[in-house]
Amino acid sequence: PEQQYLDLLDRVWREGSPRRDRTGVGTRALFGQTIRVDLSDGTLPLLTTKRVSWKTIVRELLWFLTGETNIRPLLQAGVTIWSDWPLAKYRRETGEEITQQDFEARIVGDEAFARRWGDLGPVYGAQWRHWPLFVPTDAAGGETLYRRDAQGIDQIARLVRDIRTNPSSRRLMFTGWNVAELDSMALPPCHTTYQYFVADGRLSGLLHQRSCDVGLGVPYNLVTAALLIRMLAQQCDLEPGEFVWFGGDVHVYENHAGLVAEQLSRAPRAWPTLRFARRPASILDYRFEDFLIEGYEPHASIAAPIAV
Ligand code: THF
Repeated sequence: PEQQYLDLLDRVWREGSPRRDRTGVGTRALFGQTIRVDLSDGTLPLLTTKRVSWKTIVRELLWFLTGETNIRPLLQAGVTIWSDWPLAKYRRETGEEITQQDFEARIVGDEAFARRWGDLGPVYGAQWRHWPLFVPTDAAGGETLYRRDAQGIDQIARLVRDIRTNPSSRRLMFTGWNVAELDSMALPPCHTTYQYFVADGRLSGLLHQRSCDVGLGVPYNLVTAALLIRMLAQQCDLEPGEFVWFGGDVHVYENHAGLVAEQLSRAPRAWPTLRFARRPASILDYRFEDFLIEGYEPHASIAAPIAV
């Protein structure tokens, strides 16, 4: 199964069109690529041709699900993958040449500093759990006034409800792509839209990822989407089905040449499996300890620079 990923990496590297991107690093890109993974036997699409930090991925997903958009709780859990954007903004706006480590230490140690500099804007968690909702107020004078509802729309709660009560629905979706708020986000959502499908007692899921960093991001995003299918299936008393990954702009950064060569030289091994330690009361009650990854024997990790 991992061969699909390796073929994609190889294909994009060899056949991708050279493109100048937002970050200035340069990429090679193909448009519209697919990976399909059968999850029914407990398989988790966690790459073995390099070590991928599944603990980071689980913690990030749990952070998304809390609705949080500040990196402080992530850093408290030891996860640093979202630090680059607030750090770049801080350096840009203050001119201070702070190191990443010092910046992260200040976010963790100083709550007011974290509030001022640690927020990514209304990214994933905010849209998933608190999509903005405006409700009319009883204003005098005939003109309708609206106030912003404090909770907003909980897309995750609705999704679980709908999978349970209307499994044949063709509307089992949630998205982070809130057009009105894209400009306030540190980064518009890369793993953009999730859709689900129930048949024969199995829950399948599709992820439309608009922008796909094949070297660094996609190994994470595959796991996140598969974890979500497994959690939703468990909560809705369904068996896991298939995971379909659909990538829009699928690219490899020009400075990932070393990663591509090294990873393609390695022989893939069997993917590990995921088991849950218990059945949490709701989709919001999963804890890190609930995720038991078994049989993960990867090759060594491969360092590669992240484009900010
Ligand atoms: N921006 C870019 N250029 N690529 C991305 O994959 C990406 N993301 C998120 C937001 N913007 C992105 C952030 N996700 C790593 C992995 C995922 C990230 C950010 C960084 C990373 O550097 N991983 C290293 C190990 C780092 C660690 O363990 O701390 C690795 O080798 O995998 C796509 O969602």
